[in-house]
Amino acid sequence: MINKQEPRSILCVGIDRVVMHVDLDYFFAQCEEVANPLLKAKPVVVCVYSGRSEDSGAVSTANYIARKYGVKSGMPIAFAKRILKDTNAAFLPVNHELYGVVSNRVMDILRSNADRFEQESIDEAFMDVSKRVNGDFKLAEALARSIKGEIMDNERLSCSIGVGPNKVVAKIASDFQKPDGLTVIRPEGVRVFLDPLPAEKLYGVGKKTAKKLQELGVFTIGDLAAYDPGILMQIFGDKPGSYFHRAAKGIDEEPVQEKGMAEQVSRMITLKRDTRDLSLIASELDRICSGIHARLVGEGLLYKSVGILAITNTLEMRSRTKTLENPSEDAETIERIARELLSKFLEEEGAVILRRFGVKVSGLSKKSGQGLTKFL
Ligand code: TTP
Ligand code: MG
Ligand code: MG
Repeated sequence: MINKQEPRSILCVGIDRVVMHVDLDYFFAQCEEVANPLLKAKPVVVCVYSGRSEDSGAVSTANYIARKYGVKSGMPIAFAKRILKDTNAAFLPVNHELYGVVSNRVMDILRSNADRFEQESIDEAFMDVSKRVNGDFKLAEALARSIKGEIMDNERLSCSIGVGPNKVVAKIASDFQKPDGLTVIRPEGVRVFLDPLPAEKLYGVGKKTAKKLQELGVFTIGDLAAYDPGILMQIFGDKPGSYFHRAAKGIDEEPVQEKGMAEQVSRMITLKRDTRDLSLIASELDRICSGIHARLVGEGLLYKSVGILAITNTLEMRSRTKTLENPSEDAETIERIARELLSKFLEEEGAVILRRFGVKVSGLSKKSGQGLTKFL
């Protein structure tokens, strides 16, 4: 009789489960280097400018040359400029359209090399490759090298891959030797690999949890694995407590599975100044709409509704939506309806002043006959 508690992997395939986690290196900055190879020799910092003053905003990411100077994601741009002031560093604004299109092409390569595929974010994905490598970690290592080669040949991008018996281990392994890394952890090597690592390396252990764990004397994943699971459950709740305990021991049965389609795609920006001037807001609208459209094209999606989102100077959220008769795919319709909704909204709400403005499309469906092919 089948024991319901048995791990899913054993039930499904009867061979060792082999999971990969792929994460592109310094992704946004690397896309910029590919687009302009002269950047490769310099520190490159990709910035989210808020537009409020010349250097206000935060660093999105930086190449590894800039990181050597201490530049990090989330750092104020002005701070990064100070650190790099004696260098020939390039500071570039984020170009989401470019990254979205490149990401889609890389994800297609990964999907085509996996039995099961799950995109985690714009630059990372899990792949279950158990069947195609027949549970063999040596074959999985060869497959990982070939995937790295395919991404390099097609896109000129480097990535880091972790291979392990499950998602928790694969994810930590991909981060272990960055950039251009490949770390393979066989089932029998999991504990030796995990035990000495800081507890924060475990997926789901954020700064707050790590601090609480330190108060309990838990610093490494090994400390966590040895800790009384009953107490972990009392402190963090049943589900997180038991997850921490099991994950720290390298046990994880979460399947790799494609996430459901996004329910909506939206983009929002902070206006250069608080305003209710239609022409000022509308001048940002085209850029927002083309960003949304690029994402729809990339994913082969149609939309049925278009809406606007507004955050007022008193931080209230407002929205307006219009639903079309038939699903549409073109950029002009998004722009036209968003413009109409905005102008009507400003007319109706005579006193409203906007601080942030955005556009969303919803009622998404896959274009018929559109497989998981390359789009651009
Ligand atoms: P990451 O994979 O976390 O970082 P990375 O690819 O830049 O660098 P690496 O993987 O080599 O360590 O994030 C992917 C992209 O997401 C990143 O290129 C830019 C964006 N991002 C932000 O905009 N803000 C952030 O705080 C982080 C962490 C990422
Ligand atoms: Mg990355
Ligand atoms: Mg990532």
